Amino acid sequence: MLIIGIAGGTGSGKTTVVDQIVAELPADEVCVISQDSYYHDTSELTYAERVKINFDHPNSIDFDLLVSHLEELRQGNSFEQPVYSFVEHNRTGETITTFPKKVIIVEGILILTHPDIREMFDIKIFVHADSDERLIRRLKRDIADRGRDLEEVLNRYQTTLKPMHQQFIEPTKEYADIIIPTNRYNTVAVNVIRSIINQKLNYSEL
Ligand code: UZR
Ligand code: MG
Repeated sequence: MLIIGIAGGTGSGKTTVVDQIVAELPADEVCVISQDSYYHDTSELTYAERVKINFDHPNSIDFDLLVSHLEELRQGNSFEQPVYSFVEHNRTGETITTFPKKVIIVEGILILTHPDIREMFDIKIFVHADSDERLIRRLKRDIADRGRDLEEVLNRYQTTLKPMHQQFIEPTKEYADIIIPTNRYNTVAVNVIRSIINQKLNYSEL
């Protein structure tokens, strides 16, 4: 089993990189776990209270649950991955049964902040795009897909996204084995990672 961690700021292109890697692998050999699935359950809060949560702080993530799920996978067991709604800012109550595969990809902004989780990764990747590029992407995505408006996204960027990025996310670049520049669509770096994966899949006992 090969466990790959992919971190990077919001809008850095983590999801795109994951999709590029996964596209070339047989579907029955890979599974993707998103940090977003592990936001703490906030059902006891009202919507108005939930919007005020700092979703870019490590405390917003149920890392204990993520660690226990990764441990299940390592032992060859499946687990129930919570499904998250960005519109509701909460878990939906549904889960997706996630099965152990040869390649496990874990992606999320804060994924390299947790020592036990870093320890579990065979390959640590940090996806880098400039902050103006990330803000542009974040604006477009939140307005198009997540029911936000310009004012809300910009406000959140200044008050939380940027300071949390500087405090918690950017420093984890230091732990990365590979940094992928994604100001432009990057196929070369992804090909390099894919060949590392293929090499492991073909030549080692996974
Ligand atoms: P990516 N996020 C939300 O917008 N709403 C939520 O309910 C939970 C998380 C955002 C979060 C973070 N911050 O910046 C982003 N906010 O999802 C991480 N606000 O996702 O890496 O795909 O950008
Ligand atoms: Mg993403």
